[in-house]
Amino acid sequence: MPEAAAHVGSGKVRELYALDDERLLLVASDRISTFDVVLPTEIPDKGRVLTGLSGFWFARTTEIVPNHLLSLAEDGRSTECRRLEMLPIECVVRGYLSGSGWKDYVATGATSGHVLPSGMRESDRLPEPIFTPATKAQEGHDENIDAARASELVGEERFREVERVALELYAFAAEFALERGIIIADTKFEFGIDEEDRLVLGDEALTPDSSRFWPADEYTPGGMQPSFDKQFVRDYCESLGWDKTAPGPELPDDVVAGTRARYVEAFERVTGIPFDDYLADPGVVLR
Ligand code: PZK
Repeated sequence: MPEAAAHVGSGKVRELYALDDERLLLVASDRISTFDVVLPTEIPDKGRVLTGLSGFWFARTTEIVPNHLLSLAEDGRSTECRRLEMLPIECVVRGYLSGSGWKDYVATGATSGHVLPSGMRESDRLPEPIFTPATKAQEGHDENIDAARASELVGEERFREVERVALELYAFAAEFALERGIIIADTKFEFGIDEEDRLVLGDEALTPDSSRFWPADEYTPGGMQPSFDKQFVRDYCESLGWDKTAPGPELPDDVVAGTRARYVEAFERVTGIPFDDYLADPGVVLR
């Protein structure tokens, strides 16, 4: 990283630095969170897996929407990106009924204003993918909002555009991943606007941290599905009887190794690229 890069933001497991007026450096750490708590133990190469996957999707979706990626660093965990004016909504697409979408459905029969068929079970596939925008909470959980509220926040025309683009991105990626044995149950996109007022895809995209990845061969609707990447961590934490408040527990070596293997497996299944090839030359995901 350049000496002078100023730290401009922190996510739970990522950092953002300013390179200059037009460019940012997005760095994915090896930290992992579970039940909303960042654990003290890192998963080696997790940040590289997420960075590589995002780069892979960015390179394959430019015809759907331009994105902020300028270059992947040699370290495989940092991306140089264009600085955008970020929209104040999280652009969530759901193909399956899980998480807050399921909670909303149980309480009201709808989520983000989409009235859903009665009798749906947790993790059921939706009749068609739905756009369920949410607010960006500074603290605590994002709140799902309907199209009218999202339109107030970004403007009606921009709302229609992000809805169309987000649904298109999800349809492309979900089909691609399913052919490789991974269900992308839902995913969150963040968009920004460039100098020319064009919509641009930002942040990370279609990673296991911004999406629910489920192993397709274990899919059994009617309850919670195992997470492709984090299930060993969740099971271990549950086995401790930890109260899910900070600080989280240290992870034993076998849980770390098993979890690292799952992240690498997700990368290799989605991209078809051996992870060692990515480590040798991160640019391999862009070609
Ligand atoms: C931006 N975040 C969230 C992500 C963090 C915070 N291309 C961009 N231009 C302007 N702003 C952002 C981006 C992007 N991406 C993203 N906050 C601002 C975020 C990762 C780590 F600390």
